[in-house]
Amino acid sequence: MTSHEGPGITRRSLLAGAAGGLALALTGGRLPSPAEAAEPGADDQTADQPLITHVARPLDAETPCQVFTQYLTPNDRFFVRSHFGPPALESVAPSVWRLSVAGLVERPLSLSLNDLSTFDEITVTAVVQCSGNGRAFHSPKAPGVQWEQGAVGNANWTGVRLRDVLQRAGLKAQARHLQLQGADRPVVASVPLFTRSIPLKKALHPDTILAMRMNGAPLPLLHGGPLRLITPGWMADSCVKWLTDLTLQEEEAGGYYMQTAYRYPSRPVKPGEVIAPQDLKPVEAMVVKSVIAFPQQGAILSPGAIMVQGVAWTGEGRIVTVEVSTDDGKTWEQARLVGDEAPYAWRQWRFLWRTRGSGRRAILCRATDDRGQVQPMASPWNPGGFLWNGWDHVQVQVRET
Ligand SMILES: Nc1nc2c(c(=O)[nH]1)N[C@H]1C(S)=C(S)[C@@H](COP(=O)(O)O)O[C@H]1N2
Ligand SMILES: [Mo]
Repeated sequence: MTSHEGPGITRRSLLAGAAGGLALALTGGRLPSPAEAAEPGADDQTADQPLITHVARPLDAETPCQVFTQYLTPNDRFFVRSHFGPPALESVAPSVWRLSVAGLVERPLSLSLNDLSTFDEITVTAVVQCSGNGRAFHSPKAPGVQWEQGAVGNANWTGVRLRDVLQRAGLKAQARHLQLQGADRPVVASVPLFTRSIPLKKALHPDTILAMRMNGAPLPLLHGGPLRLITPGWMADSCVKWLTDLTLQEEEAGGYYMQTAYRYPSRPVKPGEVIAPQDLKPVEAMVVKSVIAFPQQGAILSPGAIMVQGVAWTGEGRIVTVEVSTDDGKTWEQARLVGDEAPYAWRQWRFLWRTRGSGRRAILCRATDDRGQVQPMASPWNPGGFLWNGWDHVQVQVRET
């Protein structure tokens, strides 16, 4: 039914097309032609490769959207992001790994992975998403990896509750934040470490876990093996990989990755505007979002019934509706929510589209959660290019017969 020899345009190049197309649709105009929508030099990597690489060393690579026809994202097709790359192999052997718990605690701890496995085991199905996912769609461009839709995945994370480990150490009354440090190190010593912190409330939440397994397998090195934090419902910059040090403290972590990077304006801002530090807060919860996994961008489809498929997720809430438009946003119809439903997982959806006529068509989707958050046509611009959740959009070609 589909073929991959489509016009070879990416969703990034189409965003301009989408916005332009919508504006034109409202004024009774026409959709952009393929030549107008395509961008010279747009990458034409096929969807068949396991991951789409943005940076080779250290690896930053996103998942091709058609993998999102599956509920669980396979480990070897799960996006990879890291600032410095994994630590040296000899240091990550499970037999030598230690997790230190220090700072404002009654009893500092140094735990082996065996020690950790004596706590109750828990599995949480959760979406892990980079704050910069969709950065490529922001206009004007925000600096950083130009992720499109695939810096996200849904997996089963198995480990122990962070809360149980912290309670064994015993928290002192002044403890307010938990600082997180992994074993990865920048190549150049002058570059700051990837040091993060989360407020104690999130650290003590029963679903926040120290994960040792991913989709049933030992946590792969690229995904933080042997030990990482999973903060369900929150953006992935809190999901510190290769976790070695937990420090209870009164204040948020200092340093670049907590105090400068991964902060989001608490009021609308214009590109280029100077934003006062008190108007920036750490990126935490995810926002409501949906993406189309099938058909793929540029697909050539036979006319008739097409089962449009995708996934939708939100931060600390539930997806209540996903809507699809096949007329450039003039009208929207509800998709069916299908498959498993779990608090921090994504929800799969399907929409039976009966094509009319032939030629280029756009498929749009948008999700709504139980707190009334609705996926907007475009997300507010912000200096980090974070939290993109604009309507997803694929353009396809319907054959004559
Ligand atoms: N130690 C460490 N943890 C880290 C990072 C890092 O650079 N170092 N990157 C974070 C960011 S920005 C993201 S998006 C996720 C990516 O997780 P993944 O590679 O398993 O998809 O890991 C997070 N945890
Ligand atoms: Mo990220």
